[in-house]
Amino acid sequence: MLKYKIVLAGDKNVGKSSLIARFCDNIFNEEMKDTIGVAFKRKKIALNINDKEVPVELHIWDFGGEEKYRTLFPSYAHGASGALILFDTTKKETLYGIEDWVNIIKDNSEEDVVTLLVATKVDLKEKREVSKEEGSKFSKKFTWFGDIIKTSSKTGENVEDAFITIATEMMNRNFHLCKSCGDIFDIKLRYCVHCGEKIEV
Ligand SMILES: Nc1nc2c(ncn2[C@@H]2O[C@H](COP(=O)(O)OP(=O)(O)O)[C@@H](O)[C@H]2O)c(=O)[nH]1
Ligand SMILES: [Mg+2]
Repeated sequence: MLKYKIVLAGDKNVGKSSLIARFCDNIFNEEMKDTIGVAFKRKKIALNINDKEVPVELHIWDFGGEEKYRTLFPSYAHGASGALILFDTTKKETLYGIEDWVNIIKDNSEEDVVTLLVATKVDLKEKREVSKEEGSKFSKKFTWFGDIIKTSSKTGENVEDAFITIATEMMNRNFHLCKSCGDIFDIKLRYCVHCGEKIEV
């Protein structure tokens, strides 16, 4: 089975552990415990790639997000094919925190890492501090895959969508559909492991 590493990044309390808990276990906790250092979860999903069901195991890494753990980050991000970078729509300074996380990810993960920007806690409409315009203006300073995904781990809104979107793009960047036999293979190999067909690169 194909295995991929996804890291979550963003300031403390933006909702990283909650997003993972909703996606992996379909639960939400108003009093989520602080993450100490680094946590890790596995989740098997099926992706639809070119009309083919492809089973994938996601290795999802969750970071404490506190300043004192930042020295752990290079090893945390090492080998990641995808990064979900989160900001909290109810706390404007978390938007400015993104810059650091983007740089840390860029310096430490795979060259073609897929980065997706995730806005969290959209159910807390009355507490909202970041407008749609502000979020999208700030996000343009960096390169992302697709648009900002607006999520709520409380209601579940778009949580699965964030993980499926990033995982599908990670697959698309790493795998090639063989024109001869219709199976998929790792693009780095330059030939189909199932039937031997070569690809032009
Ligand atoms: N209302 C609401 N609260 C959330 C949401 N996501 C996280 N929280 C709360 O925000 C706090 C911090 O969440 P947590 O997942 O621990 O953040 P982390 O430090 O980034 O892992 C917790 O009290 C969560 O219950 C959300 O989508 N809606
Ligand atoms: Mg946490």
